[in-house]
Amino acid sequence: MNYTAHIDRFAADNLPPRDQWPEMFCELPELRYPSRLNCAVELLDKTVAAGLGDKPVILAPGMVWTYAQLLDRANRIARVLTEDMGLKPGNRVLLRGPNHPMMAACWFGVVKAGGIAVATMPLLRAKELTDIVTKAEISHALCDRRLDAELRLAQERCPTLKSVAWFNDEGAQALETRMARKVEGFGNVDTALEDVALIAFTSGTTGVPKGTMHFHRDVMAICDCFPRSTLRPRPDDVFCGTPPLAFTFGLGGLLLFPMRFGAATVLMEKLTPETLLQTIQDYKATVCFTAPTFYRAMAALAPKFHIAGLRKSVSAGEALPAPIRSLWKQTTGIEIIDGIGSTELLHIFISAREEDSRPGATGKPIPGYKARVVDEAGNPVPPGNIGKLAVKGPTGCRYLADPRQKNYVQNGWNLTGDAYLMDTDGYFVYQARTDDMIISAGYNIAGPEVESALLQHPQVAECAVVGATDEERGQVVKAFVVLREGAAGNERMVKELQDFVKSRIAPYKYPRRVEFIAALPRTETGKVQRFRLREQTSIKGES
Ligand code: 3UK
Repeated sequence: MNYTAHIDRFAADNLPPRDQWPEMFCELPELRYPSRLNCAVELLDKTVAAGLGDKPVILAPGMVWTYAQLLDRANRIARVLTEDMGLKPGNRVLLRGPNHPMMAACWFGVVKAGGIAVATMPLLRAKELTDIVTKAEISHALCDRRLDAELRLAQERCPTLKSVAWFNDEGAQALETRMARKVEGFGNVDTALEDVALIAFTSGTTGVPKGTMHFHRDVMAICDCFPRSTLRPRPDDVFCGTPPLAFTFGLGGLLLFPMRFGAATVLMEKLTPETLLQTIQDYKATVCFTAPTFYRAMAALAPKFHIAGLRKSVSAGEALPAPIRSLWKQTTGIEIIDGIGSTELLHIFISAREEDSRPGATGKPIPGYKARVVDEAGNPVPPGNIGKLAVKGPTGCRYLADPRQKNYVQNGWNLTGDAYLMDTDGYFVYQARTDDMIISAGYNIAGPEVESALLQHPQVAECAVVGATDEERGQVVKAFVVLREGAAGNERMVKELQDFVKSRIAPYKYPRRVEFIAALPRTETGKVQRFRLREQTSIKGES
């Protein structure tokens, strides 16, 4: 058996069988890591050892932590976990809290101690927390006191969860109080390259959540792929943005990437387009990570703020419509870096540098990854044809004990569930989630293309397009539209929007049905829940 630092073998024992793994390769020289690797030590201890101890790393309202201070806090948390709470290498530790410096310190404390970090979204309720704790046999939790209620409920139903400590708390039992009693320093656990460092649960829309397992090597690989080749941050950068640290988009973009480059990050608990702009202004942020709809909303408000220091904008989570890209560029002069990533692949795998970006396309596989578009049988389709996106690279999908492994990984390729086409120049163009392709009277229609057209209408704030069942055509294109304030959602507007779409894309794609709604249903990671809109459509029996 290979070397492992894990005494608790649960994670390794619950990896899928090797023949169901995607092919994983680290061909780039910067991805050749030593066989013993602790990603927390690489990102934190080594940065301090390299002389950056006094440099600020985490900024938050009323707080500035240097790298040395973050290291000290992480070490003390590691001591509380191992000396007081009985943590053994390989145990799973649930983390629950909003984006906050303590959430970051806890993540590093767990990983330094050889634990497996299972960060969870703040909005999860007892039922979802129970599912996660049960599935990952979680033994310990570090939780923000302000979010205690749902975890306490879950704990009653979770016999494996034996030890919980609360942070952002006071009193003898508070994590901060226990940390203060510890001596400095910590003997880091010497984990193996292929020991599991984190389990990220997918923001899946239905069914039992899937736990994706990632090794210490995978954490380093995402830091050395997208940021190094595409984002190209500098040590004087200040990162900011919206994704939760419990979402791997946020974990990478707002914590791991800045630290890999000796930069700083602003952690804010709750952001609106307005307060994100205020944050960029107040903290002189230079790099922003958020979702397309935030860029759209921020573009309208940006002239009221001083954000000239911003130099990079990353968009992921959902397709970036070309009109939003050009709006952001007109407003700020910044070309958005769009990137598709997934929880299964940990972070972004197709993207483009600013100067290589193409409106409407996501980009090309980033160095280290390969991608292609395949048919039902898994064979590549010629350029210009729509098929399923297949990806492989240094990271990949390994679900925790889940039969759905066989859906995501086939013939060594990760199938992300997205319909894509590759153009003749090798650019990958997003169409829709495979399940969201609309088939109307025999035509394939990608909802996002219709959305892009609608978004160009001055009165449209947001929209989502789904297939509605129709006796005659099988499905028809239906648009849910959120209008800008003051615009009237009446019959005239329906007709106007329909004509508007017909004048911009092939007329057969126009939305035969239009419904005005106050807001789009979204997940906590910012994705439109199209399945809810489809449900709504069928429940109402159609109008
Ligand atoms: C969709 C995109 C078009 C796509 C994520 C960056 O979103 C992330 O992870 P999830 O597991 O969802 C994955 C799915 O989301 N998607 C994401 N980005 C794009 N579609 N263009 C994009 N730029 O359907 C994908 O399969 O929640 C994103 C980094 C880490 C992540 N976990």
